[in-house]
Amino acid sequence: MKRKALITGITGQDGSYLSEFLLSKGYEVHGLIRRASTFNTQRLSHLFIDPHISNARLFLHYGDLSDSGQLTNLIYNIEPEEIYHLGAQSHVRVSFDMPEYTADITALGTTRLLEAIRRSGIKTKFYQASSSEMFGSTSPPQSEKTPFHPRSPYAAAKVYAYWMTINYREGYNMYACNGILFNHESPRRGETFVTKKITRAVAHIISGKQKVLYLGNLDASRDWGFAPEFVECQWLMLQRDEPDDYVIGTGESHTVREFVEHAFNHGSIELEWKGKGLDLVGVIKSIEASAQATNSLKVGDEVITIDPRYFRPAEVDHLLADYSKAKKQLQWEPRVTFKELVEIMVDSDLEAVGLESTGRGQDILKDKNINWTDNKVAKGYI
Ligand code: NAP
Ligand code: G4F
Repeated sequence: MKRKALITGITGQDGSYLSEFLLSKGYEVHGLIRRASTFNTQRLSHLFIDPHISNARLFLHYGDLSDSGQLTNLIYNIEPEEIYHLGAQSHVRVSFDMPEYTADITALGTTRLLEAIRRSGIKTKFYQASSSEMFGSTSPPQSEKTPFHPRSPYAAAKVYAYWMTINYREGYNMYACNGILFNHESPRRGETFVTKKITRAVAHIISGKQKVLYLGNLDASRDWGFAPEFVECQWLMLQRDEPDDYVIGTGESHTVREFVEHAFNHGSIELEWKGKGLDLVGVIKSIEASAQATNSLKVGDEVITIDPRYFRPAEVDHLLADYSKAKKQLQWEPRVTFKELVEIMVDSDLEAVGLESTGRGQDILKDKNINWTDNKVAKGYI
């Protein structure tokens, strides 16, 4: 019999990779999607086949994390063996503008799902998408034993959801795990997260679609990994005999500024920084002829400017994962390094605007054998 999984947040970055991964393992995959007036399933369109066809294994169901009745209904009727709860208002900056909504969806959404499992009486394994943002201002490196000090409404909501997951594990003997994942990125990352914003801007500046990239705090450090590798851990956590909580990251941390520099370098542009504070600008120091030609770019052009609108009322300065527990118990290690991640993303964005890429991004995926889905990651990045 096919194993069945239910994924909330299936239309997001992780949801789409996890769907590919589970389908490649023979699962029947069910996903919760929100009703929207436009299509929100672009990240899944390559996987979707008409559910009327007999071998269809991906099924999408309307619902919302604010609607407990529908969550109970879906769990009761689908009877999934595994539930991956990835749905959330996941943007930290936005959570300061919408703290109440973030609490409703990101915090209470988890409680609604846990209650739906309990009330439906279905025996299932539950994965909660916890976040390194929960560590907030506690010093790096951060492990499962590090205390939390959340620095945003998003992080506070995730801390609540983390403890509710543990509470249902302890109180109701539920198989429920927290994956405390550090930042993970990919060509499918949402365009308002800083990595994708940067790599997309490199392609758009070179192709002439954009003049300047406006950014906020360049000094924050993040432990950035490659999303397809991270969704494997979500699955690994649910394959163990006993539920537990795991930190997942790369053990390498870099500033936003370093990400910017490497991304532009990979696009053949060397940057230098001039000025300070709000007057800081990133200026072209040198440029290869190929990049120059497409947009008459020249040495001295200002391509990065600071816009305070992207600052946060409270910042998380430094995240760095100590993932030794996952390494030992899940036998998991990241294969894609920081530089390789940047190169994969820049190449993908260059190709998306019709420019020639270095091809290095594709080579990395081939070299590291990142082909677990026989998939589109290796074939065109979508
Ligand atoms: P993402 O791309 O922003 O996807 C979020 C998903 O949640 C989307 O499918 C979105 O649907 C769905 N969603 C939002 N509000 C919803 C609602 N009210 N009801 C139902 N679904 C709703 O996030 P991601 O990067 O894939 O991350 C997956 C999960 O891991 C999130 O919980 C995130 O907080 C957490 N996390 C992410 C990272 C990271 O670095 N990526 C690190 C740690 C933890 P629409 O497509 O309709 O908007
Ligand atoms: O890319 P970000 O928005 O990611 P952030 O805040 O670290 O959150 C992401 O990772 C978390 C895991 O740690 C997830 F839980 C969460 O759901 C999300 O996926 O910002 C990264 C850093 C921040 O320090 C921010 O201040 O980049 C800085 N930054 C500088 N300029 C910017 C910008 N961030 C964004 N989004 N946009 C900017 O223009």
